[in-house]
Amino acid sequence: MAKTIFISNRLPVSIGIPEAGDSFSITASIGGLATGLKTVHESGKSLWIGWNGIASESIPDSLRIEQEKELLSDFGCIPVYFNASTVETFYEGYCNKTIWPLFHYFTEKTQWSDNLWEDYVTGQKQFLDVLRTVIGPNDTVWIHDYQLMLLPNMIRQEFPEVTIGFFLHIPFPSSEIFRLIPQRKQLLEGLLGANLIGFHTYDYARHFISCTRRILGIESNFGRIAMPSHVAVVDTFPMGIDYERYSDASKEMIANPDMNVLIEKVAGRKIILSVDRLDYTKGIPERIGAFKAFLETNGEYCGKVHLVLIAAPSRSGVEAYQNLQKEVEELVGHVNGKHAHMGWIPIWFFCRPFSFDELVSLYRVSDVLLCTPLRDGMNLVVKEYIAARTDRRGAIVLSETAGAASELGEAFLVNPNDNAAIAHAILQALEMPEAIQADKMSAMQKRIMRYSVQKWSHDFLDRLKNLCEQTERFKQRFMKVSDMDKLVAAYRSAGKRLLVLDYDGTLVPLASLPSQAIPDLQLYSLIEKLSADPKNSVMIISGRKKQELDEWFGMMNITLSAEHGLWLRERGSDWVTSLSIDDSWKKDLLPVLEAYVDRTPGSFIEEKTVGFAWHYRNSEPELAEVRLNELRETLMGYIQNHPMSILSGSKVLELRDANASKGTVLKKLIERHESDFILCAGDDTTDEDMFMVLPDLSWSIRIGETNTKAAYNMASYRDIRVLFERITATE
Ligand code: GDG
Repeated sequence: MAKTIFISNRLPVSIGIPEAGDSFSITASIGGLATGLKTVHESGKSLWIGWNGIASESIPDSLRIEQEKELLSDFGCIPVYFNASTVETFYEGYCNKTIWPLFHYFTEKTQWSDNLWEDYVTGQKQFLDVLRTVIGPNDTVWIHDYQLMLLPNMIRQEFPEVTIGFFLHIPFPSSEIFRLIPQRKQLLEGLLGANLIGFHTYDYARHFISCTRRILGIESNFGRIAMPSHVAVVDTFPMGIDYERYSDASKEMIANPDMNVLIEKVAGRKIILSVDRLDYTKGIPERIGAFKAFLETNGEYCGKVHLVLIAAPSRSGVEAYQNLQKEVEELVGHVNGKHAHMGWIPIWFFCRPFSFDELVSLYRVSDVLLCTPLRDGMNLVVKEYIAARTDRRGAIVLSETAGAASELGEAFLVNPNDNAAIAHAILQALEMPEAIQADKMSAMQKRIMRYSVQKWSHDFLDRLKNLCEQTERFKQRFMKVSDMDKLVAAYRSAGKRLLVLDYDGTLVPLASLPSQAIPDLQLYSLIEKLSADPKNSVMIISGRKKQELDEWFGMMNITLSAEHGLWLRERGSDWVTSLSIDDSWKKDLLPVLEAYVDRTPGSFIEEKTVGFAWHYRNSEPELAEVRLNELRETLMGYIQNHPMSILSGSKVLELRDANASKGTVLKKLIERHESDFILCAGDDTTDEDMFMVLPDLSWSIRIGETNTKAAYNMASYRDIRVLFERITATE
């Protein structure tokens, strides 16, 4: 039976081994991801693969098997074993020394070396090794986060039929930052192995698409990226929280005694709360600086407000984190030393994790949440604060560089580097009237409640399922082996055959410059064999110029048509056209096009006898899109009064004779040939003109996963060649 397999760096459990090492305990984590996937994971049809959180040397062999059994039976988990050295080289290596800082725009903290990279690859292979032992062909795999960015493609290579989803929990940076990483291609290719790649925000998705386009030269169409073996879809899923858990706990107000002490001590003073893992991306030193600026510009608040600063230690093995703790301690000491007076200390600093109950109580009693990360994929703390405010009180100062900012327009959004702006926002937040607090809070609550972490995970998995169903439906349109058998049989029994073929994208791959897409030996040999059969008439109908077709195919026994049906050269004859040519418009349009070439680096004009092609495949894609729209608009005026038409091809805009069409020339040839077998293949919109004039019972094929009037689709020019191999082999 098909199952779902979740893979994350850490399993959603904590394992405790007492010092004696003769027993162990396993407890389920209640983190965001674990909760989000709980309803799916508990249905019993899923497995979860990940590191169990302790170095493998710490688990005595005698306990290992027992622990594995319990992990599987009680938690649906399968462990990946890392020894202490792998923890250091994998998790604390490329993951947290390269990807984490770079993806959060900390270029100065980013390290790279071949060794770090090799360990990153090796670490992921360990996940693959474990996966291999349990995976089935119809399974769905959902991989999480930056530690496992190569895994989607590793799985795709070995198990092509498996459905793969990937979600990135941290930001995906702009291409200007991402391109700095030496292994940028491998990382992108790794992710593109997935069927669905999810991000928290539209900006991250946009950055990813821009990187695939600029770095790999792969285009996307409305977030769909066509890979040779599958389509990878990029989409946005803003992760939520377990809303009820926070709102229910807040309603019950399970304030523990420590909290009561805290509340008493505050005694009427306002509380500004700050909660984070101790991480340099969270902007804790900068936040302390902004709070100091607030005190210095709003002296009346001295003695009347506390900043409760909670920084739960994390990644304490990495040097940057150790330095950060020292820096924060010094800054807190500095502000308190300078501003405290008898009976009042401005910053209460806690460098330890708080319990869930303590945290909810603090959320509940704080007047302002000060959440100013320098960069944050999403930030769940702010959503938890909103859920805990069942009294609809409180205000939020939120960094605009946290993913959550895109959903929480009601918060005071600030630039985390701008102390004056943060200080001002703190003041506004503290002084916001209760009625406005209630309005803003309930608007945010409605949104956060609706898109909970449970909804998030179901949404992702549903989308993954729908995509795969869609692909299955599309596959039905792809020519199957049985269809090809029928085609070959029809071909064999025919007495007179017409084979009509587009050139670029159909017989050869698209190249960045048209002059590079020259025919190769295999293609020559196939066309030679096809045209040698006296029953066959082979015809190439292209948008290319006569001269190019002559140069490449002039010596062969085939018919050629150039410039989208304008020119025809039948076997053994000269080029002719049946249209009365009026190219007077060309001289007017050339300067217009040249102006676009000048303003669109990388683009160029190809001149034809009657027309031009403006190629922009090598231009910066966003700029080219803007220019394309401008150019179209400019040309619209010309079309009204001149015998020309505009045609969109693959990264090319063509201006051609209004009456030229591949369909018109093909229609004439079909009438003349009276064939009992017609095969027509093409790859772009100009070829649809041909498909439309084909008589019933013709065989028509469009290259690419796209809607078409053709009867079948094929994935690439290679499949057409396979078909020709079969046809010629049967002769
Ligand atoms: C990554 C991305 C993205 C913190 N201190 C205590 C404590 N916490 C809990 C919070 C919250 C969680 O830790 C932190 O989540 P964040 O989202 O804020 O940040 P990261 O850990 O960096 O998570 C982030 C997230 O993945 C999800 O995709 O939002 O951008 O960096 O739940 O409550 N919990 C307790 N005591 C603490 O002292 N109990």
